[in-house]
Amino acid sequence: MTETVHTPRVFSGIQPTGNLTLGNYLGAVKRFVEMQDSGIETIYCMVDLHAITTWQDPADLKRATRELAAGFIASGLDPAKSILFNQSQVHAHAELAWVFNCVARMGWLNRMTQFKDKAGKNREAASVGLFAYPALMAADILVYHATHVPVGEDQKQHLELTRDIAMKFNNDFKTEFFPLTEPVIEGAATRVMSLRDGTKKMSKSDPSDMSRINLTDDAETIAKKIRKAKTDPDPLPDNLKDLDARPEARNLVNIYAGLSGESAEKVVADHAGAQFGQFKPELADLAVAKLAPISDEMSRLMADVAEIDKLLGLGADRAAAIANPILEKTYDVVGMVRSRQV
Ligand code: AQP
Repeated sequence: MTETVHTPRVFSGIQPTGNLTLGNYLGAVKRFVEMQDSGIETIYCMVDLHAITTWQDPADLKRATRELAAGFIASGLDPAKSILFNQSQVHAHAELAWVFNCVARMGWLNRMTQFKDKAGKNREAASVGLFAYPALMAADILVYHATHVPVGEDQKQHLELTRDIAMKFNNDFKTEFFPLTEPVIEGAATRVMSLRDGTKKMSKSDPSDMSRINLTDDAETIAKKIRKAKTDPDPLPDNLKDLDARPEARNLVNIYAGLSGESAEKVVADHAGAQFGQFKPELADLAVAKLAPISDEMSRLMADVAEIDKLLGLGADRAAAIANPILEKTYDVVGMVRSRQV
């Protein structure tokens, strides 16, 4: 049998659960823009259905969704080139997720480290949605037959599960309908760590605002957070290997590399022997130079919420035009009677 070839198509999403962080920007959004500009078909989503797997205040969720859309556009995503929309406006995501809930096995989901991290000690109190999160993520991707997904390192396990679900569906129904999607985890900063603890990832839901840089932070706040970032008393070495046991120092080097577009090797070579008293102000200047224009553009866009909502609606129509026929075909493969004209 000849293997089905799926046309290259990129999908990725971010949860509207708070301010975009430097981690989201370097690990995901910056890559989204590069892929868009390389000319591949790109679809990017504000995954509001994922957001409610943990409690979200309704007014905050609406604000965060629009702010994320503004952050995408301010970072260089162009609604004329990429399809930009919020997940709940395209019902095929939730419907395919149900089918995938019936394909995925409890044992597979039980192994997901993100669920263990987010549910914490009290797993009984976590929502069923938080447990089933990776099946919805697989639906987000596969409802577009996406072949490539740019993500940070932390999402690798979920991408493997997406492949497992596609493979089991294809095997169960003797088809090659769903592609085996490839994760795209690239760049110097695929895992940006907390500024307060170099062993924890920078996260928008970390209770400490000092642990992260938000895309909406002003220049003074960015400089203060970098100045106060945890480090050690030693100067920077001349090679990366010597940073293996110094997670906070390594993190600042990675951030510098991610922002400047240089390799982490070059950053340490250029700053060999520098004390953090010297390196941190340079990093702060670089961060402000890269992030201030994004933050200014976000504020400008947020002044016209109606325009953002209009763009999301148009994006959702374009997304649905791709997703609905794939969902219909899935239902047909599974054995659902489809007798309405769609
Ligand atoms: N620290 C990070 N370094 C590199 N990439 C990161 N990403 C997140 N944090 C880092 C990438 O950003 C994308 C969107 O993630 P998400 O919002 O859908 O969920 P998340 O991974 O759970 O991100 P957060 O910031 O930690 O959100 P909360 O606090 O709400 O859970 C993904 O591609 C992710 O890899």
